[in-house]
Amino acid sequence: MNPRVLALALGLSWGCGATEPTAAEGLPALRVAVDLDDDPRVVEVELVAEVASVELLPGQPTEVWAYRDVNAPDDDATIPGPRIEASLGDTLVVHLRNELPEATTLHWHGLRLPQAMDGNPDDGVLAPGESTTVRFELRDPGLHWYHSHHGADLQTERGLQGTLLVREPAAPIAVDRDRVLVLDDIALDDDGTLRLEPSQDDIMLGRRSGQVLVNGAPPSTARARRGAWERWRVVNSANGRFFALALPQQPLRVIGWDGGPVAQPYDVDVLVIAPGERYDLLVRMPEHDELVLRSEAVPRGGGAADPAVELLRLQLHGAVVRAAAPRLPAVVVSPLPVDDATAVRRLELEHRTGNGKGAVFTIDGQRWPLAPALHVEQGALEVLELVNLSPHEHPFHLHGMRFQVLDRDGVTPPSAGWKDTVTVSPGGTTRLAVRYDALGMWMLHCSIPEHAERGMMRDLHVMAAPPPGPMRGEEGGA
Ligand SMILES: [Cu+2]
Repeated sequence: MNPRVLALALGLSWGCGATEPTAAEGLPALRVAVDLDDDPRVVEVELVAEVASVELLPGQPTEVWAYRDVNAPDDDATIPGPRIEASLGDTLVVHLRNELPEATTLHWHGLRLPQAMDGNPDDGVLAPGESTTVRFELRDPGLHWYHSHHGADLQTERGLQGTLLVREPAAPIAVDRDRVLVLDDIALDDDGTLRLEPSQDDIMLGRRSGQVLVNGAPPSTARARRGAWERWRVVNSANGRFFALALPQQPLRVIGWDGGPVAQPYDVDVLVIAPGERYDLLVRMPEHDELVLRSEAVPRGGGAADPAVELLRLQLHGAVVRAAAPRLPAVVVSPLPVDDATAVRRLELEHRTGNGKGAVFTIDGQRWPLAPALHVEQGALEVLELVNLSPHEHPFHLHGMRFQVLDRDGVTPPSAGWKDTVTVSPGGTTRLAVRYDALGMWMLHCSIPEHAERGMMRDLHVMAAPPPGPMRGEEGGA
């Protein structure tokens, strides 16, 4: 279906310069999950994963799989799922009941947490009818993303994903609005049915479709104050589509990445966001009537591209606010002490056996779940050299830990900062510094689930280092 027809049918002003701006705010506010715990340092949320119906085409219900906040007033499942809000240092408790017809998991993308809470497909699987409770301390500020990690290409596409916003409690950045923008896309037939059978392109590039969603609805409008500063926290929750954010005649100021604030905020004209990446942005509203956030076209290798699309039309109102740029707290990100003696682990990302349905995606020639786990010692520091031997991008993601990007194709990042997802370009090399500080069986994989589920995933076993003391040969010698 033509997205504009869909937008108009939904009563949204969208995508057309001739359309008169309306006063209505079309951008959905993401519902915040109800916190059951009176303790201000504990956020406790109760979710159900279930088959649900949402209306994306007028009068045409779309069957999705979604998270429902059991304690929300109207008790409907939503896409994306409820936004969980907490502060740095809080304890998060989430109860999840699986009412789906198949098993699922609940993975916390971008969070450092005990391995048993990670919801990975090896040991975090929840059978239909089962419930689980996760509980962990929130150590990383910023916008994070929870989603199914079981048959994730289909389960996240069906709707099993949501956001977790961890606020920095000490000195919030003074802005007029603090928005969360969840970027996604969805393939619907004319009768509203979700199209799940992948095309050859879907497998090679991850699912991409013509219908872009912002906070679970087609691109629409929002209101903002002329001249005001806003903070936008953006996640790409699409399976395969890359977004390239751009504003007319002004840059985007990047103040944070996946794992929290960057040391040196910087301006970019076009910000490319791969699936699974998050960015924290400051934007000054212009003094005229309208500001349009677009995604520019993104080349995807082999002649493919994710097309340009309008994402949000901000209608500006009121007298001009002449506020100075918000003060940002000082951020120190100490570089991991990598030098020529640091061990280098080279991992080759590749796809094999042709294009399309039979395609297999590998890490070092090995295909998950058949591949043996990688073994590292807790506390070890390594350079991960990710080499992409395939003609398409692979956004690499590491569970439960974070890393520093040393360079991408020889180019160092504009700031020091922590990330957990980073793109490896077609034919390119991305080098990361990582200290394996969390014990347990973790995973690393491509963040395009069509690739991960077809093999581009690897178990990573972080084992306890041997205790200091006598050398092995001296033990029991007396
Ligand atoms: Cu990939």
